[in-house]
Amino acid sequence: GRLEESVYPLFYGWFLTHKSQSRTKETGKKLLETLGELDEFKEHWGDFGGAASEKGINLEEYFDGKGGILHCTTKFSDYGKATGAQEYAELEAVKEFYSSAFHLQISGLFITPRTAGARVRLSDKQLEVWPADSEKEASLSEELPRGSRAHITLGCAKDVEPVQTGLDLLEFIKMEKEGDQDWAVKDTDQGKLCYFGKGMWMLELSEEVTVETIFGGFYP
Ligand code: 2AM
Repeated sequence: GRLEESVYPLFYGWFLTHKSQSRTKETGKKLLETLGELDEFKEHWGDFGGAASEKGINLEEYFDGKGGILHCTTKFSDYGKATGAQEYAELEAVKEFYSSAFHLQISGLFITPRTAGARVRLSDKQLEVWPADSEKEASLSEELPRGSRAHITLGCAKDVEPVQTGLDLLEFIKMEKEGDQDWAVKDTDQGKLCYFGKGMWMLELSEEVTVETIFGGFYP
């Protein structure tokens, strides 16, 4: 028989280095602070349900769910049980790039009543380890460009699972595509802030943030 059996991780992704994690958390925190003080945001507190008191919402407390190392998931393989997990592990690019360093570009930050996340713009090389069906799996109705779902979860509201962050991002992208309206609310020192309704806020960073990562698997 075989001496070795394949061991599949819970998920594959790009894991941020210690330094890049602090920097990304800082950038996210700054957005929450900006939003917290913005009159336009205050007008839409209701989007966040009962979380708003007279003084407002403490967004940092609101999104304190699901800590852990910051990362951009490529494939959720569920220890080999997820659809396509074995095929993914066999991809040449996955084997070749495993344990390699990558620079990821963060192009925006967003919050919804469910999640807070960073939008990631993948390079062609990075797309080689992006599963072909990632967007299709998530959005039944529409074809979105590969890599649209790429993100880093920064926080989740109570009782929300992190898988929601990528679904929220796809909803933003659908609305952007359909957008015949100008959603821009404000130019901040970080970039253009847009409100899409239903508690959905997106900051388009005027300068993309580059983060250092290692591509690999998460096994615990
Ligand atoms: P995330 O990538 O949005 O943070 C472990 O649960 C990790 O795998 C989390 O980072 C989570 O979301 C991601 N994840 C969980 N279930 C998933 C799924 N069905 N599809 C894609 N990613 C998933």
